Amino acid sequence: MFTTKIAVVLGVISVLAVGLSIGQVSVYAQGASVSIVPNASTMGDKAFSPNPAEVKAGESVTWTNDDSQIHTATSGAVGAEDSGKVFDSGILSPKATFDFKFDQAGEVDYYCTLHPQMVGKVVVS
Ligand SMILES: [Cu+2]
Repeated sequence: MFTTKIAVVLGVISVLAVGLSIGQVSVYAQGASVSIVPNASTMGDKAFSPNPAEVKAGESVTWTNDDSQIHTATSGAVGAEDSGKVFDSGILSPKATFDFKFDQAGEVDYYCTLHPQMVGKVVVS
């Protein structure tokens, strides 16, 4: 009886483990994660990591602000007419995240509106 209970418990645990690993695989398969790194305002094209971020069309990029300052992830370039046309996170507080799904293949440059020397690129294939 006792061994039966152990077998049931182990069975439940292994089913949970398989479920969790499948869940993680699907999460990772859906796009890329970009960190806004510590001291990002001084890091130029290393402020966003990885840079470039690579996804397939239909996948999302999730930015996470891992710095202690506020930042943005804003498409285009500082002062350009297309600034923010594709995406704009708005102000990202420390630990805040922003998702954007890229539906078209191509390259999208982006930057931080608060620190325009922070630049990055998303490559969509
Ligand atoms: Cu910034």
